[in-house]
Amino acid sequence: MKEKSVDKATVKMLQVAKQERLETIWDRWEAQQPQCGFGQLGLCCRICNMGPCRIDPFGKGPQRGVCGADADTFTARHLARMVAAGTAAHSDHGRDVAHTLLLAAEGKGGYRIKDPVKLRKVAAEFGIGTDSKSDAEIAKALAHKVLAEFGQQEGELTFAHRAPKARQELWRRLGIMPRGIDREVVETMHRTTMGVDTDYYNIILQAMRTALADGWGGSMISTELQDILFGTPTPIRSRVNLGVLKRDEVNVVVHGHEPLLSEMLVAASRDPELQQLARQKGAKGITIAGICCTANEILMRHGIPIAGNFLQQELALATGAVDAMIVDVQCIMPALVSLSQCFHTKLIATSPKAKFPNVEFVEFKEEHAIDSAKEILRIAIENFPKREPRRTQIPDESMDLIAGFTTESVFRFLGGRYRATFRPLNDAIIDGRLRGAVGVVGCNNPNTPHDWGHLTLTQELLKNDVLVVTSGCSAIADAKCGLLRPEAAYKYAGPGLREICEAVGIPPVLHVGACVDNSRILTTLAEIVSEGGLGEDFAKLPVAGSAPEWMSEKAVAIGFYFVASGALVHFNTPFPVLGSPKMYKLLTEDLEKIVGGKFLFEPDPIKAARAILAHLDRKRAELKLREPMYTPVYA
Ligand code: SF4
Ligand code: MSK
Repeated sequence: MKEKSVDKATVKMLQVAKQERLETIWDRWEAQQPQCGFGQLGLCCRICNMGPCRIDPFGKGPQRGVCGADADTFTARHLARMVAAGTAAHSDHGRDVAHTLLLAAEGKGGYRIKDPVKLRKVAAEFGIGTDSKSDAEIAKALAHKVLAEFGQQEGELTFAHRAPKARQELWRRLGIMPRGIDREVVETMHRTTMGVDTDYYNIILQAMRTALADGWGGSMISTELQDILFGTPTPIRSRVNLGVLKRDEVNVVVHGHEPLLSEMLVAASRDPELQQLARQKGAKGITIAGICCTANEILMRHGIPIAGNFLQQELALATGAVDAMIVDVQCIMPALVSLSQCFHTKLIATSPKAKFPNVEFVEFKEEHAIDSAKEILRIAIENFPKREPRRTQIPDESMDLIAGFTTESVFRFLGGRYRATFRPLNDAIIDGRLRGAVGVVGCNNPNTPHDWGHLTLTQELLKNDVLVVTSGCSAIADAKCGLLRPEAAYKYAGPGLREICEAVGIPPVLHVGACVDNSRILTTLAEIVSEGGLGEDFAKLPVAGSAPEWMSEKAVAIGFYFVASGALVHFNTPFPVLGSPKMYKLLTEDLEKIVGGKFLFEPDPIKAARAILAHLDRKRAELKLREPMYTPVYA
């Protein structure tokens, strides 16, 4: 089982699954081997009904589709559509949050403004006067302005103005400054339909504009408005892994992405009446635990424990200890339906956007949020007595962690309580104690041993004095391994990074939240640039990003907005573009001359880490910074 995962709880549960003959994602992945070579190379097209068409990678068979499209067009169109889908997912999330802000302003649904300071700051960015206005008035005006940016036809997204001036100018020059969020997604879908945009370079420019509408639009809107509604996180302790499930309590696992429901479930779980009902049913209490990004959201704001990351969703059910799994949208495996039927577990769908055949559906309406949350919890509690103790196998593994770092809290930590500034971070990079900073983010994928890519790459960076920030399922992988504890600095960090972690009491890996919170990394980079001393644009900074176990189209959108913002971004397995040498070269070489960022595809996490370190050193040399203070371990 070790080749499937490096996480002990996962290995144990895979053994349980085998004994109980439960099918998991790894079984289905194996059953799919060998996967379609045309698909992997990006050489199939099924955009219109003259197809599906495919191109022979060996040059013997057809080199064009029926319409005449070649490998460059095939791969560019497909990739751009992945970006559009990922952007749509993050941005639709943002739209729901903006709608909820409007409800909060109107006093509906039980939502309140928890961060009025951020409300005023963001409102000012959107040109809303805040003097002598109530929070509700400001929130209403802000919600309307934000919602308008989804359908905006011309102009520029407000948050894009957070980027350094030089970067904004570059985006304008290249014609990739995002105009409206939905507009960019729609235009990408249009341009990639049959008989429209054929020029692979032009398609990729539009893919970048679409991705920028995600990072500096939909995702940033999600993050900022969630902070306003639910509170900007501050560092908080909690625990992670399947061992957080309890034998003697009602276990409710929330899975998906949007915190609108899970926030209310957390509130409802504290309701004395429901607590009493749980006791009546023989449970000692109610445990809420999360999977995937919804887990990160409620962890950051409430310290709610995390049960696991993407590849552990089935294994949580296989414990037999989950009384209800509540799902909303994104990263929810359809396989949960049949697996939940092998146990007493109630799988409950809540979003009209994501229904599952034969699965109980309790519509979550933001207008009646707290009532919906109570109804769902009641179902879970009523289900507790049906749990079969004989089939309940909860692994012992769990680990403590600190999560909840944001652009604002990094600011406070590094600058000291009374001196909120990025100066110490910039100085640490300038004087070489820190070699640079890298965001390691993203999913799991059964094509890579679970968590191995994240942990190997992250540990290699840490020992070379690189500060790592993390989000999504990568953050959960790090947490399970103990990397989100301050004491991890002693074991894993190089001398320069260790010195900083000791001085400020932070872990060497900073958890910044869910996938949409990668936007926090963008705003942090903007703060670093404006603090000064490291150049006037992102592309100058010794920073990079990595998604070492990616699977989702959302990861492609994230990768593209970081590259379009000027960063080197590593993915383990390449995008489906290998069938077009021109596209591969564009993504891995030429883009750097155009936007300052580019992609690096490398399946080996150690080799990837070393390539990233070489990149950081190159950036340091270009800035004429002194050599890193400590001898590189990798040299
Ligand atoms: Fe084939 Fe062209 Fe239609 Fe694609 S768009 S399926 S290549 S005919
Ligand atoms: S949940 S998108 S598997 S990180 Fe955001 Fe994890 Fe990737 Fe889903």
